[in-house]
Amino acid sequence: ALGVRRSETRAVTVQLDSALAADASVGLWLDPPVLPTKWLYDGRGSRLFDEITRLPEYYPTRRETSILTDRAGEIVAETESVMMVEFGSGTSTKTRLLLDAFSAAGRPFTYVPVDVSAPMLAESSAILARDYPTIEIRPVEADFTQPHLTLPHADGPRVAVFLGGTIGNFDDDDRGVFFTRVASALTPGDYFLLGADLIKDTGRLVAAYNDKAGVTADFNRNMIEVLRTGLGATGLYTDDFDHIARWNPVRHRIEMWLRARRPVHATFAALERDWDLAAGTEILTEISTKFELSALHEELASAGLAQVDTWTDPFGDFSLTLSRR
Ligand code: AVJ
Repeated sequence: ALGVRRSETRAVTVQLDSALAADASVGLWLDPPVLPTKWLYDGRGSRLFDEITRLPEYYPTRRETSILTDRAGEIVAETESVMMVEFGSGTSTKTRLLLDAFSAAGRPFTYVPVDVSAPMLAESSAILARDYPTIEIRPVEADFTQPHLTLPHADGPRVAVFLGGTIGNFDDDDRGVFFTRVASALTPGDYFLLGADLIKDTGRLVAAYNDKAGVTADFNRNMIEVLRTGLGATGLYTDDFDHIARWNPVRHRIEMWLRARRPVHATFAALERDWDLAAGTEILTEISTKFELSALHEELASAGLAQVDTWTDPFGDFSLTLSRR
């Protein structure tokens, strides 16, 4: 029995490391090299992103919060929802603005945070259960980008919410697939509330991802640290990479890259493989697509999500779109 238990433990450990190893062995040898954005958000990366949301240049969080402050009541009145499902759960100010408004409506209400991270779900659910005693908290541990997403049943309309402009991280194809999956997880009469950042002056866009304090640069370079520790790399140093944030006008998206300042000769123990980069080589680490509202509404509609209402902040920087299945 001991032997079995030991091998089970070992299998779990290997699985955790192997997810990064699998992504790295596919992506790092492409031209240009890429690594899935989720690897930016380890413990340190998540703390750095939190710091980003408070930077003077990073407007999206403040703008979305201001829309929700103004419009939460309208969203509640319009949807008359009895359940809110949030993709990428949070205890954030933004989640709370919606929960405050729904609980003020006086109807029985259930909040369903959906996240891949069980510890994160447990912690955020406990905090919200304490702060919202009248709301039922029903966490769902799931990767909402995977097919066959099943949501809890409700005796009334449900509203699924996806905030923060995280939809910008999806490329065009993945975004279409995601909208279709959201639509098929919902039933007619349910709603989808989407936060999306809008196309604007290039200077402001680039500054939001290239702040003066260098927090976004540290956030981006943390990917090197994740590779180094996760794959047992030698010869790999964060200081050997520059942070690049660039506007791609064709695909209307900010792209974050890491550019090798000098030739890199690294070895990944976990891959039993060397990684050689010429000076100047760039690795794509994150995209942040910005939207034109009419195009976004068309995409939603063709997935079966008809636009009901759209709000922007007073500066026209950020948007919230409510659509109906
Ligand atoms: C979390 C995806 C919404 O794209 O604005 C911010 C991530 N990266 N600064 C964004 C991010 C660098 C952020 N999202």
